Amino acid sequence: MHRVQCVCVCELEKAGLLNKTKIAEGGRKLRKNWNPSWVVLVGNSLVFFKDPKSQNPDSWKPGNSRPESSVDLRGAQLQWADDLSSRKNVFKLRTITGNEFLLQSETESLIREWYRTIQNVIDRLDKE
Ligand code: I3P
Repeated sequence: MHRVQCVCVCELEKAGLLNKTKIAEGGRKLRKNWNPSWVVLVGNSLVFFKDPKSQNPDSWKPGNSRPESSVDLRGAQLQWADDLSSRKNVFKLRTITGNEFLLQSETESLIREWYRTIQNVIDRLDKE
């Protein structure tokens, strides 16, 4: 008897609460405005949802609420950016269109995991 093995090719996905501020739009510097943001990594995009405190838990889910904004990770760049903030555990995400975001967490392991996961997606897209 033959066994059939199923291989599931899943999209890399991750979601969680991070502090976020946009610091540049199309290369033009913006004033910082830190806010908690529900961040979802799905496919080639990083999607941001508004402060979950003002919403009920169900409205966090991508299907149920409209994202505040989303970022195409193709050609994006990540770098640690503790020099760009008085906060610790901060990295900068720069999109190919010159939008720049800082993402931060009080938990070092958590921000490291986000950095690694996003970098993996960027690397994968670079090879395509
Ligand atoms: C900014 C605010 C930010 C701070 C930023 C300040 O002041 O305090 O939190 O960034 O520092 O300019 P304001 O509210 O008056 O805009 P960090 O929290 O990341 O340090 P910066 O100018 O050094 O970026």
